Amino acid sequence: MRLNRAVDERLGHLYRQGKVVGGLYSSLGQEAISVGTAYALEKQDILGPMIRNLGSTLVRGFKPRDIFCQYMARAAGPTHGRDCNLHFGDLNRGVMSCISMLGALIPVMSGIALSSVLRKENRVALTYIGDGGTRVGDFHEGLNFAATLNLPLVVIVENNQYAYSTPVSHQMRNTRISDFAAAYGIPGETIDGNDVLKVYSTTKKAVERARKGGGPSLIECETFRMKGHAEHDDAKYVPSQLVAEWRKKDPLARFEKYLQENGLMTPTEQQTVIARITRELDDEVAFAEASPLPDEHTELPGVYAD
Ligand SMILES: Cc1ncc(C[n+]2csc(CCOP(=O)(O)OP(=O)(O)O)c2C)c(N)n1
Repeated sequence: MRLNRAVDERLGHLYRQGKVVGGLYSSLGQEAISVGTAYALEKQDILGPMIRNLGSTLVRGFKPRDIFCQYMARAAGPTHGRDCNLHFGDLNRGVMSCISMLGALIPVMSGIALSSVLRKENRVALTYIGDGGTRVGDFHEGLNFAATLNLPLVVIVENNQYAYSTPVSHQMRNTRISDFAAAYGIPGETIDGNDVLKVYSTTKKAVERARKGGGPSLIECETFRMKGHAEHDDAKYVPSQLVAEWRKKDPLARFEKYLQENGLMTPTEQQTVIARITRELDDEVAFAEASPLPDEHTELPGVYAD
């Protein structure tokens, strides 16, 4: 979670220096969801991150330099400069690429779950969607498909209270998103998405149920988008009192406090972790900045099938 936040902060600096090509979508305040859910998976499982799931990609083995190269459109990045934010994957690491069209990953991940059943691969598929994303047809079609075929799929709703400038109360009448699970006959639960241990244990249960043939689950994680929709958006439309309330529930500060109060991390150990991450990120940013942009003749390979 600390690494997730530190990479996010560095990206913010790079954006302000004009070095990030394209938009920058922060996961500030939502780190517990990405990290807690990704750790609940086994190696063979497939994860389908969305743009705020930087932490999940780090848990699955992507390096900070991959992220920096990607955002700065370097040839060494996962998409070799073809895309400039989190739209990348690597099936060797069990990561399906994020799809920009909201909701579209749900049927795709259902398809992955179906292929796992047909091939007896014992894989669970897990993906994410925002509160706004749950209002598109693909979310419902994908969930219905997975529920009807009893597929090993876990869908994590990151309810961060806003879809761009639209609060949840202006997106739906029943604002308890986990209730929609009942319509498809699958378990649904709403949990504190800023409590990493709760996120981990709830996801673990759903993953184990899916693996044993118990079918899909919907987990709604309540959280808050602590920045604008993207770096260009100052989120003037969000009441500052709401931001202040959620700042007190910061998932990283809460987990570090928990570790310290339970004798699992001393203040010195905490500082050691922070110093190690700072050093590591200095090197990773330097690597990305020194990396070349893609050669102009390499733009087509890998875009279309041969
Ligand atoms: C089908 C579709 N409609 C609209 C968009 C444009 N769009 C991108 S992100 C976004 C808001 C998403 O809100 P939410 O799902 O709540 O996720 P959050 O950004 O809050 O994490 C919109 C409208 C899109 N990518 N896909």
